[in-house]
Amino acid sequence: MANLTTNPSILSWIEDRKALVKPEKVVWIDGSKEQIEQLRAEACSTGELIKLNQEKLPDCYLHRTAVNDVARVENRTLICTPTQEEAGPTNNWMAPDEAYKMLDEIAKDSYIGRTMYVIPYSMGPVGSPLAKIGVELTDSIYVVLNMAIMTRVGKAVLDVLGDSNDWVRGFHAKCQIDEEKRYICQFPQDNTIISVNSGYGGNVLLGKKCFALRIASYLGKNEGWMAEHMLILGVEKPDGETKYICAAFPSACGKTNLAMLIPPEIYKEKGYKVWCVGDDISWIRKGADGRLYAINPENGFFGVAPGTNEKSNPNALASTKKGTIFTNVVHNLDDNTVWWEGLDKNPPENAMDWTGKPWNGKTSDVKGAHPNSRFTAPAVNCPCISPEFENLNGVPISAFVFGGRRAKLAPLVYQSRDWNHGVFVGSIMASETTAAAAGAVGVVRRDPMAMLPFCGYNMADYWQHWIDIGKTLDPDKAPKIFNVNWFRKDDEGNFMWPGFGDNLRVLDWILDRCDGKVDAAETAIGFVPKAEDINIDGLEGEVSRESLESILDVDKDLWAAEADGIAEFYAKFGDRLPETLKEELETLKANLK
Ligand code: GTP
Ligand code: SPV
Ligand code: MN
Repeated sequence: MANLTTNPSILSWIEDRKALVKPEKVVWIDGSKEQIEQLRAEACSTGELIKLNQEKLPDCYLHRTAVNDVARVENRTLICTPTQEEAGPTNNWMAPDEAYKMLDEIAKDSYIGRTMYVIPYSMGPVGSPLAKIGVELTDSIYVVLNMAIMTRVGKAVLDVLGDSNDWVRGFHAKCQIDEEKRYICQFPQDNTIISVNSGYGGNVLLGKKCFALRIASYLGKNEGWMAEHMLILGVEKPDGETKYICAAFPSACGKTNLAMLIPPEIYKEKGYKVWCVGDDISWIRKGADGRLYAINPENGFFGVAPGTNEKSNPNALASTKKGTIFTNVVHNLDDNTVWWEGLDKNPPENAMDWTGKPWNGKTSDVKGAHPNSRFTAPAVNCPCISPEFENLNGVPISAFVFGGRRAKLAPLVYQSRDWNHGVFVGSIMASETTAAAAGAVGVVRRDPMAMLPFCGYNMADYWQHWIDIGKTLDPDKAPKIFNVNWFRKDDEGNFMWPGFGDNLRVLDWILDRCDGKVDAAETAIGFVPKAEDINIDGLEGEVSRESLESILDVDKDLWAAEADGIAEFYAKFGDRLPETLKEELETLKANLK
């Protein structure tokens, strides 16, 4: 097949990789419908994909990963910088020379008898001043088809790049899907990513976490912008004005759900609408008017399937009805469709579980779908996709919201006193772990800005970068910074806040605070709503004024213990910890006395 570009840096890199892995042939992904269709057919012929019921789910397919390869592997994800100090205490590190040597040995000859697919892709709308270009080489059709949903792929991207060397190299090889030889390596100084021995989403769709967060966070630090694990949504008020919010929650903690929320009835009646710009990643830069603008660098949703249903997230469900790839869900053999826990109360009896074994949802006591099973759905399918989704300059941000899963401690919502205190609030985030990464689930760990597994350099320098960005902003134009917690539990272990669509009630307070329209109570940790200012009309029987007061409560003893935990975490960063954050921690301690 003819090359799709004459770009010398791309061609020489492909030659270099070919010499190492020795593919039988090279196929360039041009972005055409015909090529995608042909690759789908090929993947079906080998069993890599299963074609689903085309009447109920047009252009939808099912894929199963290896059973040992179902989530991101954080302990095998490496930041390869010349010194360990640059990667910092929260990243796994390996020296670049050593990593390249190790990876070359693993990948050597691994494409023999296989095809090398060359995927040129743009993160962000093609030609946007905020967009960046990558090329991923892979031996997996599944990766090609997912990248074609998640990013903008094809010749148009190469035309924008021309002969420039400003692009991110991504090399992926499935090898033997050997857990012991699985590595996801980022080389920030070289704009390079190498991923071996995996076929699972976040490990292999290199545009996503590897590029759009790990490499991009490093580029952002050097170039004066930010790459964040944040959704972007627009709240349209009854007067027709839309305000935008970026929110960072750790993996499987509610970004997709919040980004697509459907307003509660009383808000709908008033004329509120919510628009989704993105559900996972934001690239943020100061605009000519001095405000911060965000784009979603992705073009689709790689969403958590379990729990997605007509009530919790109808917009996400609607997004999966065409052109979607389902990974590790239940295969309903009666009508050749898919199912997962929490979709409805009617699990199929004649089905295959996520591993491909016969499964009866009525009698089985094991889950049919993997807890981290996912759908890859085109953004255009989403009924509430924002009219600004393709806006090359992004949308102006009014508020940043941090949040996580905390059964106790963090109140439903609070506002930081100012930008630097907001950076502190982000830096002290902690959340219970989920199935999105391999390892234990439900353990509280510190996850600053939801970036713990995604920051491509020393986290202390990343915090300093946040502080530095704040210094460039006029305080009137800087987004206000908040923290939320949808996951407070009572002593019986029940969630105390209904969540999902009702989270708009909290966003409404947040936007009113941004507009200076509502008062708040100042506490040791920041500004907390007065209970009467959170609208709970229509929640009778679910949330009482009393229970609302208890989820807004700031327990000084619990927070004092938390402050000790923060100090311990901060100590890992030694002298690199920004002075400002040390001072904020001292202020917190003093406020708690
Ligand atoms: P990644 O794609 O992994 O980055 O995750 P995400 O942050 O987009 O997570 P997602 O929205 O898919 O949420 C995953 C889980 O959180 C599901 O089990 C949801 O049911 C649950 N969840 C989301 N929002 C809420 C909420 O407001 N309240 C409660 N109790 N659960 C929620
Ligand atoms: C996450 O784990 O935060 C995800 C899914 O969004 S993955 O692409 O696997 O990282
Ligand atoms: Mn994510």
